[in-house]
Amino acid sequence: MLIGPVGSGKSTLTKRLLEDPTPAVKTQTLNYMDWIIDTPGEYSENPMFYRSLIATALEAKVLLIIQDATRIQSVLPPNFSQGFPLFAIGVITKIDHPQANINEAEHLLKHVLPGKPIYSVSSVTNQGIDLLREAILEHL
Ligand SMILES: Nc1nc2c(ncn2[C@@H]2O[C@H](COP(=O)(O)OP(=O)(O)OP(=O)(O)O)[C@@H](O)[C@H]2O)c(=O)[nH]1
Ligand SMILES: [Mg+2]
Repeated sequence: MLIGPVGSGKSTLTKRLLEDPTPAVKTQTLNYMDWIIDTPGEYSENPMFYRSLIATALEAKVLLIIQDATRIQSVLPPNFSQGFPLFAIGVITKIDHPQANINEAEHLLKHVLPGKPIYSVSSVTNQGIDLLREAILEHL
């Protein structure tokens, strides 16, 4: 299950992980695709939806928390991953972007999921996608 803010690249990453070449569209609702649950960014941005995310997480085995490398803030509170009874993995997206700041993104993510693995990916160049897929499948 992927969570993270609006526009952070969750749906595009979902397509890459599933090797689906079609373009991602704006996510309006919980989206079950093969072995992935994609969520609308609004669910991560508004604490009103946290209970819904946690309930949906019971259907999943791995939680991917997405941080856009071009954003200098995290929308999720510190230790957010601890509220989920799942194996958590941090994912930094858009590392191909000229404005990407991977170190800052990693710093932000470490507060959200302390002590958990962090992967860096680009859905444009596919850098890091295979490694991330392997890490997820290990826990399914
Ligand atoms: N440069 C670059 N752009 C990306 C990458 N991944 C996604 N994008 C762009 O970021 C924008 C948002 O991507 P989405 O995958 O729709 O984001 P999302 O997290 O699913 O957004 P919501 O559905 O609104 O929550 C799109 O314009 C994508 O083309 C990436 O790896 N690199
Ligand atoms: Mg989406």
